[in-house]
This record gives sequence, C-alpha cells and structure tokens, in this order.
Amino acid sequence: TRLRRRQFTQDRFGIFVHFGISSILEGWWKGECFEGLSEWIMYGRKIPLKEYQKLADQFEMSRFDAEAWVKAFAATGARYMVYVAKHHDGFAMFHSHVSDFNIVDATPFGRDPLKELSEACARHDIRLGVYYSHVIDWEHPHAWGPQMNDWDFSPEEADFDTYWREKALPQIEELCTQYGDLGVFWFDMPAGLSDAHAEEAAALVRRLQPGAVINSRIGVGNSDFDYVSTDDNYPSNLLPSRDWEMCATMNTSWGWKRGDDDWKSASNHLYTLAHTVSRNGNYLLNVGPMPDGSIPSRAIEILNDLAEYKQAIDIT
Ligand code: JFZ
Repeated sequence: TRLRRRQFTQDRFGIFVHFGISSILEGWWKGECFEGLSEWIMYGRKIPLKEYQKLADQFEMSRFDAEAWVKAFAATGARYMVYVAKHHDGFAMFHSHVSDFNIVDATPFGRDPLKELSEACARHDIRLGVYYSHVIDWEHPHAWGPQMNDWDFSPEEADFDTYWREKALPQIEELCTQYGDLGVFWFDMPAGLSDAHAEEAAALVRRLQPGAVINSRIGVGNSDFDYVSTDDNYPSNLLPSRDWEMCATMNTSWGWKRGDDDWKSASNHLYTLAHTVSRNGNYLLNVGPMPDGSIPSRAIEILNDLAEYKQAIDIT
C-alpha cells in the first residue's frame, strides 16, 4: 500500500473525463438551458427514464478517437486519467454484461471506448483510473438514496441491497477485470451508504486490483481508502502529511454544456497545479467531450497551452 500511494502522489497531475448520455443534451432540455451541472440534467428536469434511454439511439460518437484523446492528455505531462465509467444516470460507458444500459449494447456506436482508452493509455504510459457512481443510479429502481430517481420509482419499494448485488458490485468487478491494471478506483457521492457496504466495495477492488488506490468518496465514515478527494474546485489546505487530490473543471459543468463559456485560463490551472503540488496533493483537471466524441476546441487550446509547460509539470 505504501508503494502504491507513493506512486500515486508522484503522479501529481491527471485528466478527468466526464462523458456520457447527458453530453448529448448539452445541458438543454426542451429548448431550455438547465441551470445546474449538465451531467445532473436527468435529475434536475426529472426526465422519465424511458425518454432518457431513447437518447442512446443518437449516441454515434462519430469522431471518438481514443488515441487522439490520450495523446493530447499525455502531451501536457499528465500521468493518469480518470474516466467516468458510470455516472449518476446509471449508463455504463463500457461494455457491461449485467446491464444492457451500456455504450456497446444500447448505442449505434457499439464499441467499448474504455477498452480503446486502456490500450491507448498503455501506449502512452498513462495510468488508467475509473470513476464509478456506486450509490446514485437513476436507472435502477432499487438504488435507494437521498438523490434517487423518485419520479420513475418508489423510494418505499426500493431495496438498496438488490441494486448493490445486481448492478453495483458486478459492475465494479467488471471494471476491475476487463481493462488490465487500474491506477485509481474513483468512487463518488456516498451519501446514504453504510460503512459495511463501503468496506465491501473496497475489499473487492483491493482483491482484484491490488495496485489501484481508492479515493475517500467511497464512504461517509471510516471506510478503507488511500487518499482524500477534496471538495470539487477547492484548493485544499490539508496537511502535507496527507495524500490528497483536488479535482476541477475547465469551465463550470463537468459534462459538456452548450453556453458554459466561463473557461478558466491555462495559467490558472498551472497556478493551481503548483499550489497543489506544494501541499502534497494531486491535481485532476476535467475535460467534457462533445456528443460526437471530440474534445471541445477551447479545451484543446488549454491542453495545448499546458503542453508548453510540460517540462515543468514533468519535474513536479
Ligand atoms: C460529484 C458529482 O455529482 C458531479 O457530477 C461530478 O461528477 C463531481 C466530480 O463529483 O459532485 C460533487 C461531489 C462532492 C463534492 C462536490 C460535488 N464535494 O465534496 O464538495
């Protein structure tokens, strides 16, 4: 564990990728801009699951290019990436055999982007991490929690353990076995989860991916994790003796949102990276690809600007 942690803290800089069905909506529903984070639009607009599922038919990702993504990430000096394998909407952005609601079986794209990304990561010496929303899942009737899908399903009839055994644990296992070595298993939004459940998820990852670190958002209490995820976009003043990571957006939403034009500058990111590294933290900078699978031009410009400082990032 010590070695694993040391490796992770030496990585220092990573790229987060928020991409999924919600990206297709671009933060807009029925002609209106959703005021919240674009990846929360299903919840915010209470979009019926049946209608939301139909969006998958439009997910062609005609310009998706794993090699181009990872090449652009590696050029900045980033040493790991964290791919959103399942966000709160419950859609698996990888080939899952326990739920048809996944990118291979439910879309015209029909390929496994995570497989392609894992291969590109190996070519560019980028450690691969996966993000998995283990509690919130708006597709599953039994994913009980404070932010569950209560417009399609009834909280009274929800039995969290059914969701946990049918979907969450099996998908965590798929992610740990189908894509080679993982560097990070990134859990999110544990509100409502018992310590026993969190420990069970941690034990599964530890058994199948002994080289992966686990972030603190796996649980609400004293569950088994390797480093602290600080509040989003919040430069932490945690003690340098703790391993920690701050994740941040380039604009406001994590997922692609049309009109979300308040982009932070590249120098802002360089400053934050220096700040973070000086305090023993990692910086995880987010990219939100567009529905066709390409990276927004403004994000590409920022990545290119960061690449100009690769030598400085390399020595961090
Ligand atoms: C979560 C997600 O809900 C969000 O969509 C995104 O994926 C982000 C990376 O993580 O949002 C959070 C989770 C935790 C905090 C803030 C936003 N926090 O602890 O401050």
